[in-house]
Amino acid sequence: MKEAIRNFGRDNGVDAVGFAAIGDYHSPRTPDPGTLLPGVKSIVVLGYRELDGGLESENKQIRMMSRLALMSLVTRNNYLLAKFIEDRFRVKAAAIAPSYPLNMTAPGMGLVADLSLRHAAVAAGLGVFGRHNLVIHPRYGTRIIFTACLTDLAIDSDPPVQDELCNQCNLCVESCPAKALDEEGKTDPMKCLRVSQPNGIGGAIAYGKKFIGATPESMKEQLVNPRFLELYQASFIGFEYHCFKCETVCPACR
Ligand code: B12
Repeated sequence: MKEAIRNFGRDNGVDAVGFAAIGDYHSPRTPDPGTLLPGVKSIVVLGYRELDGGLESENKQIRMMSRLALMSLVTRNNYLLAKFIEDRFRVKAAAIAPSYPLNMTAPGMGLVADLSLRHAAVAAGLGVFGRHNLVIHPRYGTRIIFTACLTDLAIDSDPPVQDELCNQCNLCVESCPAKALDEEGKTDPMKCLRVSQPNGIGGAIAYGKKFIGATPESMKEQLVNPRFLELYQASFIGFEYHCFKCETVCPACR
């Protein structure tokens, strides 16, 4: 069964596949997975390495494009994997988003996912947490993105990674342009968001506020301002990440 799913991954551009029995998934801040798929027994976690050329480019469009392309691949694959599991094993399967859609209601307000893919990846033997609060894979290091499928098919967990892959070099902390990693074991989401997603919701709200009480001339000016054009573009291209510093500086497993 694991072999069939691993082969599916290999044929579809997946770089790493891991399995976690639901009892081994421990993520205190995210909901009970049983509320996502009643009777869920396991999580299949897929890992995709990110392109070095994309991550390291000085050109922001190139960095974004690599992630955008990867996100469309992982989204498609996730649906196909869930369908493959349902058709092949006559069980239920549900695809988990790589990032969006997120629950935007309080208290999480888009900062807590339905399933924590980092905790799922650790439970599925795909890596360990590093000082940057990201999961380090033994082969691909930090340059890896995850998705997952939930299923009511019973599968044993893969063995956990035992090695301490983070050498506490602190490069991620020192290089973070947002200073979002200063407190150990916690990423400051607001600090990170301002730099990693400047055209996200926070940016759109701040820009929208400029229209309150503005004169018609000023409104016209705001609508042709490059800042508005950036926000407009971001609203339909999605997954618009500007910063990848904590991923690129990490020397683990490279
Ligand atoms: C919301 C979100 C964010 C928020 C963070 C909110 C938060 N506190 O987690 C913001 C916008 C800041 C963010 C930033 C980034 N993100 Co993000 N994000 C997510 C998302 C959608 C949900 C995460 C979530 O639910 N967190 C809430 C709960 C689960 O977190 P928590 O329990 O509080 O756990 C935190 C700490 O306790 C700590 N932690 C928990 N256990 C342990 C154990 C040890 C030993 C240590 C040291 C730490 C630790 O880690 C967590 C980080 O704060 C996930 C996708 C997903 N579905 O999981 C991607 C995800 C986590 N992001 C990812 C990435 C790559 C990024 C960025 C690099 C941006 C980018 N360019 O892509 C930065 C990295 C910032 C960083 N170094 O932490 C990847 C991580 C891949 C990996 N290799 O680990 C994910 C898994 C997306 C994916 N599909 O792969 N993200």
